[in-house]
Amino acid sequence: MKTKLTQMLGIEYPIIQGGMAWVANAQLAAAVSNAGGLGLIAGGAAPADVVRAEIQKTKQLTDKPFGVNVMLMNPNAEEIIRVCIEEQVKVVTTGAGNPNKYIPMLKEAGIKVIPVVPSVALAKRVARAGADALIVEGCEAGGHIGEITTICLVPQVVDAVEIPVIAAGGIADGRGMAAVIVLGAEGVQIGTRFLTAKECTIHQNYKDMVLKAKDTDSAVTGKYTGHPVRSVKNKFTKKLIEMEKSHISPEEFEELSVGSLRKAVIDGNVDEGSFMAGQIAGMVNKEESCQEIITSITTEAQTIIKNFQQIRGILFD
Ligand code: TUI
Repeated sequence: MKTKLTQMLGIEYPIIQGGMAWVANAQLAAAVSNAGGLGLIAGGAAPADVVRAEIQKTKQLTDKPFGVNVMLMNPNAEEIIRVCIEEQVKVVTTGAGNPNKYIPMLKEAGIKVIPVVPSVALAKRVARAGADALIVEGCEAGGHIGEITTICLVPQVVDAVEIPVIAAGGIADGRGMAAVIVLGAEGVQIGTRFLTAKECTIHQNYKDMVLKAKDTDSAVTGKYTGHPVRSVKNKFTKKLIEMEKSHISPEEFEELSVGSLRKAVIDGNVDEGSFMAGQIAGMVNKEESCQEIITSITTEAQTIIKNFQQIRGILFD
């Protein structure tokens, strides 16, 4: 598949793996890059030296391009960006904040900068600051989210900027990929489906939560703190929703979440963990290799687009 994104990054398929905190490590990133997509290592809340070690491990596992996601709420974000420059990482994506002050230093180092944005306003601002492409993430996504759905956000951003747009949130198969290509996207970012990849090293209980989840099994908590998070419903989300109703302060609320993602990913603690996943988890029903995931998504999308006039008997002439 050839799009502006595959040409810009030198990858085979326009699929970026989500930079999921605690989840997206060297094994997952290298497996996605080796399968022809763009693997990402998550900066998450990690210290910079941990991210450097993952970058070096990934270089041992693949000679294909890969990137690092910098979560801008991490107090170590600037240090991680310096590590990306020193390690000559090809691509940096950013999330959970405005990356503009870091764009000049990254571009000077020849790194492609692809911020995640949840709105047209931020898309315009980061495009003006020199971003190379944008990941436009709808609120169907897992983890920290904005307010607008993918189907509404993608075409509005496509109309507002000149740089390539990558769609994220709610995409897990070739139909979703074909749909966002029709909306104007040059590629997709996929998180939830990679949670159950064979090369994804998260606790089996996390994979099982995703495999079992139905369409209505995710909840959004923490809207009132300004940092809403989507995760699979469990005792922990129930407790957070109760605490929200009891009007505890945003600071106290955020304190409750500290360490909860680690409890999910590393400990597989089904009651106390935060099992971040998107609304599309209801469609993710099997464990497959990253190669199988990428091949099935791209083959299905290509078939749909090539046969567009014939699909399901719909004819336009
Ligand atoms: O960042 C994500 N998803 C994440 S980060 C994360 S770790 C975390 N855990 C608990 C609370 C908060 C974070 C788990 N999942 N996706 C990309 C994304 N970025 N979604 C929304 C945004 C975003 C939001 C506001 C990007 C920019 C932004 O800008 C606000 C501003 O400063 O202008």
